[in-house]
Amino acid sequence: MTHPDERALELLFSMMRIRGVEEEIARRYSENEMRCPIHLSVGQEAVAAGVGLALRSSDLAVSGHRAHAHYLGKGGNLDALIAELHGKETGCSKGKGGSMHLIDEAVGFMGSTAIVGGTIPVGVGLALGMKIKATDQLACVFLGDAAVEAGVFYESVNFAALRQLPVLFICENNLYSVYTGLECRQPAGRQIHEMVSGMGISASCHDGNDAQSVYESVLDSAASIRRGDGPRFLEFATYRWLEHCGPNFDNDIGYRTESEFLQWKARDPVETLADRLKQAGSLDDGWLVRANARLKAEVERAFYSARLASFPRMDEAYKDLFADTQQ
Ligand SMILES: Cc1ncc(C[n+]2csc(CCOP(=O)(O)OP(=O)(O)O)c2C)c(N)n1
Ligand SMILES: [Mg+2]
Repeated sequence: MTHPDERALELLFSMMRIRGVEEEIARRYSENEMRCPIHLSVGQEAVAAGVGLALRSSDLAVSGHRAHAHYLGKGGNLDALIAELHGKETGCSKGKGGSMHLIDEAVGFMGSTAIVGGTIPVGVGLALGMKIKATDQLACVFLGDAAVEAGVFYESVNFAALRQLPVLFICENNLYSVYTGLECRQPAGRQIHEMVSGMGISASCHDGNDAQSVYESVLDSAASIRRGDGPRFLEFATYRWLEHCGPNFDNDIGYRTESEFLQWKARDPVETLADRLKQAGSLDDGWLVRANARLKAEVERAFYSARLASFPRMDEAYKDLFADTQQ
């Protein structure tokens, strides 16, 4: 068993890694070497880190457009992520997917897609396979607060509940769908997790900026799912710091206020955990300096190798997509 302090440091390191990667992507985006749209998770790192560490490597995950953090948290390969953003053949999707289409079976990351809600039934289908084969895996479906407005969400949750499938739904409620707040999209007073529990699956809401709380709630849910108690839905309250799509801050364009952003920023998931660990005497500045140096080197190497790598060859364009028809 991992000692609780060690696990907390792993959570902190994972969040620092995601933050460092996302900020470097933002910093270099204007160089125009990454030609795909980017949806960054700065401010939302606790969910990806907590879920990623609580899952087993044999568990499978799917996600949506904001997936870099989920992929890294699940043990994704940083070099392969950065190469993918550069459209290079060494990318996790062989340079054919870009930021919103990450797939890496080696770490159980089974795909992400730009279509809101598009991977929800894929995750449920993976769980159906697990149930039929009686494995002890679970399928983790990452979704945003807007994905529960898609019809496919209800079909998928209904089927998962009916068949008591081993699915863990992770809903990152960051209050917005692009520029539209929840209050303009869903009836006043609705709590997403309450609505979902009305569909017959166990659902709860947690602090999505507290990596330890995320980790504990996922561990608990995963254990229940593996006991055969059916799907679980976890809603995490969190907030994205940057614009919906792109590397900039956009609090000046009017759809949300600077004061709302500052309130959430004061609850920075990375700082919150670092402060807690410092107060408990489990973290010192030396650890932080060493961790930052290690991360900086890792991120620089990833960008360097991505830029040196080749684009996919033309004759590779349709390979893998139609593997069985080409053989
Ligand atoms: C089916 C569909 N409808 C609309 C869009 C346009 N779109 C892209 S991202 C997005 C917002 C999604 O919000 P949410 O699920 O809360 O995730 P977040 O961006 O907040 O992480 C929308 C509406 C889309 N990609 N697919
Ligand atoms: Mg959202």
